[in-house]
Amino acid sequence: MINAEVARLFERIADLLELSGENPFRVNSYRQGARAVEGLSEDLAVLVDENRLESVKGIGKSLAQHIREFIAEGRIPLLDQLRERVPPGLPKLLEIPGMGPKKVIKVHEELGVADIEGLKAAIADGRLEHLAGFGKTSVKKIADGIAFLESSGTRTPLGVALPIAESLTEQVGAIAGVKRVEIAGSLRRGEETIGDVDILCEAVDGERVVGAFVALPGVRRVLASGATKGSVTVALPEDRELQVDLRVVPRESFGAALQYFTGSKAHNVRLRERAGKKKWKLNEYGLFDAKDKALAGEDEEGIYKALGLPWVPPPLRQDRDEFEGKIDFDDLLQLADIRADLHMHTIASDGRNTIEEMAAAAKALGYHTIAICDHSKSSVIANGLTVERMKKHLKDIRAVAKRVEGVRILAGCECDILPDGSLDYPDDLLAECDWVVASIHLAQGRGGTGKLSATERTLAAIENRWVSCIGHPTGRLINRREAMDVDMPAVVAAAAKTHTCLEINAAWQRLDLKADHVRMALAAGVTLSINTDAHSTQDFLQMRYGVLTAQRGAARKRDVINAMTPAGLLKRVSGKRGG
Ligand code: DGT
Ligand code: CA
Ligand code: CA
Ligand code: ZN
Repeated sequence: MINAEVARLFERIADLLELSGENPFRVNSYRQGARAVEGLSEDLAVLVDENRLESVKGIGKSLAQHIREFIAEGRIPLLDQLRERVPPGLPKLLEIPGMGPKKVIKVHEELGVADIEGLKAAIADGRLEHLAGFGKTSVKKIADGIAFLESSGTRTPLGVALPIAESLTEQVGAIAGVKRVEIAGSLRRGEETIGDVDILCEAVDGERVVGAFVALPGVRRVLASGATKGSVTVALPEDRELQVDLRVVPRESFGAALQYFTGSKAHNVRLRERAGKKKWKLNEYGLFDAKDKALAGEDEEGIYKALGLPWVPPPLRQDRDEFEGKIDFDDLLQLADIRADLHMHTIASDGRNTIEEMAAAAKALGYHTIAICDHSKSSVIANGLTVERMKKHLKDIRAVAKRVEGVRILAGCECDILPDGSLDYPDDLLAECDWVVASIHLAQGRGGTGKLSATERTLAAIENRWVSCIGHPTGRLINRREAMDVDMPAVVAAAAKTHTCLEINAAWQRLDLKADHVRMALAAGVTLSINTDAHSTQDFLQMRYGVLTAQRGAARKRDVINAMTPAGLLKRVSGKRGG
């Protein structure tokens, strides 16, 4: 559906009109249009096809025209014109959390601020704080917002970088003379965002291998090309680039180099200290004793072993607690342990596949259980189901479950937690479900006066007997939207007490809970549920990002409901329901 995109563009037009001092009625018509489009359950493209666009309340002649333009050309000319008229740095100011159009106009007109740099200067020298309508608190919020904006977008999300890196490693592996290839760096550690991709290969003739690497199709720019190292960039969406470093090392150093270039820097510093205490030396060439005799280097295990340590799984190389001997690395959750996915959508709401198709794909992955969790009615933009439709959908799921063998299909829903803390479906409907994921989608920003905080809403949902799991508990979108202001210790404590699962949403845009929260949840005894929130069978493959996140949080197999036996899983679900 293009509806969400069109709604966003209408909002942007309204912003720009407002920034250029347009009359409020015209501005408002675009905002209303955005809401009308967001509230539609039908695809705009279908409405255009069937000539029914203007029958939608809130979409008048000119907005309808824009929608047709967008479908035909992928752009709205008015938006392009506005972008030319408004100083180019101003719209960016609107992206700062805490800056609305009125504030932007004000700093522009009264302080001459035209971009983020100008705004930072006005904060630094105190002019902003003294502007009427700002004050200390709001300036602090704006400063934080700028920091967030500037820190995001420069690093590449895990789920974008990993497939690119895998395709490149495959191509490097096919270069003549290359014996083995591994991904290193933050990507091997499963960090949620990646600065650059580090690839390591074993070969003798480095110059030739690097030469072939920098000439691979897909390379956009060559940054460096030498005898042991090549650096290139590949293209990303939105005109961005991702740097990829290839290092070529000889067999006897491969393990040492892999260890060194996997990092993290902090982990390596600690490891070198251990070597230093024995008067040994550890670097990317190997581990050497006081007489420079090589003790290890060909593989990573040998290095850790020589230093009296078990091999540390890369996601745990954080200089946190991996050297203390408290974590049993053999217990760490593995992707192969995952046998269930308990949050996914079908064509009944905003998914692209049927119940049968999702079940077949899950079976092919060797899963024993899935839960179909389509959206509830208030998620209008995601085609959420009314009570009646959900009742029928649950019946449909059960009918399919009867027919399909080899994988158990739970009939569930993803129920919205409303701004007042109530759930979008009545208890009797929730009780009919086998599994309920409760999530906040609406009003994620701080509620206005009288509205409950995100924490209060989440706690209210946790207290409901029929809520099995809280979906994407903080609502953050990596590089795009900050987490809600959730009191995580309180949520974790309540989840533990009520036997409510907390989700690690495995979609790479979310990874929510994040690794630090995973640790917090586990310390409190919470059971995690790692789910892809799949909107198509393809999305099942995102499970690995959730598992990497769980591993960085030191989650064990027994901490995760998706890794339990079929019986164990059902027992865990019915535990909370008191049945
Ligand atoms: P990134 O790329 O920012 O996401 O993070 P990393 O961890 O991939 O960092 P990167 O690409 O700069 O370097 C890869 C690894 O190489 C890093 O994790 C540890 C190692 N490394 C790089 N430079 C140094 C250094 O100056 N000292 C030490 N001990 N290790 C380094
Ligand atoms: Ca890197
Ligand atoms: Ca690097
Ligand atoms: Zn969902």
